[in-house]
Amino acid sequence: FSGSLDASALLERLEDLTRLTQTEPYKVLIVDDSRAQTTFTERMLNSAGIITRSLTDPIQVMAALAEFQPDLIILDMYMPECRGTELAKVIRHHERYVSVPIIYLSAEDDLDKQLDAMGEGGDDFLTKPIQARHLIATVRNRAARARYLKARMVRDSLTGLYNHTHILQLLEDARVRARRDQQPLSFAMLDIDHFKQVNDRYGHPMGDRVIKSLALFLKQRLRKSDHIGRYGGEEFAVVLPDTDAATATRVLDDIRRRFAEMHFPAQPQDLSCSFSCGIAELQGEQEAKVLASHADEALYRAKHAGRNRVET
Ligand code: GH3
Ligand code: MG
Ligand code: MG
Ligand code: MG
Repeated sequence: FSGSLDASALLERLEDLTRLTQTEPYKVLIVDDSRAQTTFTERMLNSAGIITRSLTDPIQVMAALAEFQPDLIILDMYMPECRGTELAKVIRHHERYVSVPIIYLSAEDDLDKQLDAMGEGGDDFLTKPIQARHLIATVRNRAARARYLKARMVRDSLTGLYNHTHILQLLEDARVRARRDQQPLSFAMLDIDHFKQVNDRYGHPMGDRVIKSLALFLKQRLRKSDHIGRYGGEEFAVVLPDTDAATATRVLDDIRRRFAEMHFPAQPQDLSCSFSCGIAELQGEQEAKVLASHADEALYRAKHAGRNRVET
């Protein structure tokens, strides 16, 4: 990425990146009061390359969901503390987990009871003993569709980046983690400069190409642990965990400089454009929306100081 380059080569790689994220192994959370059963289930799934985590104490389920982010949940029906159906209701109460598939795995063979359980937030009912290939096929199919739908739900369709709602959710998650681990957290907001002129002079499809190219450029330049979102039309937001404002500024300023050097082939002459950026670092017990508004104010200052710059 130096000197003059053709942005269309970058766009082709956007598809590759999207595909990569979809081939990560599935993650399954198992809740069963019997350790022997969880071990048995884990072994079956692990043999198929599925990553598992198990809980014998259902009380920990919400914490495990937040931390492990499973693609699917396997629940036992009868546990001393609570029933699987009660647990399913609790999980479904949280909007974030409404679409995570829940499969009951139980020795219960009464069809009426099984159907009741499925009416309480479960998607499927499998009876023990179960053959490994039956369990694996069920988990794979359910997890694949759930992952696809979730990806569609949290991502922006033009760029493949996280959408506005989800980037704010990720900011909140990162905020909680930063407080717990006593680590810095930065939030950056980017806005392409004079973008209306790009559309007016080169047409809307060219504007879209610029947006997609910046999205891909950010993906390539930032760390895997950073979260990148399309905040609005030509606005982007980046969550940078474990990063103070000075470091975030250095990183984003480097990206800014290189992006401004890019050339998009066009007539009568190649197009280049820039973005402005505002950065804020989490302070104390600050709420996520306050942090975001500070980044927005910094962006506003960057615009007023002449654009194509990063402000904190
Ligand atoms: P400034 O430097 O102050 O940010 O100037 P600007 O022209 O970028 O400011 P403004 O926010 O007023 O204009 C943004 C333009 O971005 C307006 C809108 O038509 C265009 N836009 C928003 N979303 C898209 C999109 O998805 N594709 C394209 N091509 N254009 C978009
Ligand atoms: Mg049990
Ligand atoms: Mg704007
Ligand atoms: Mg703009």
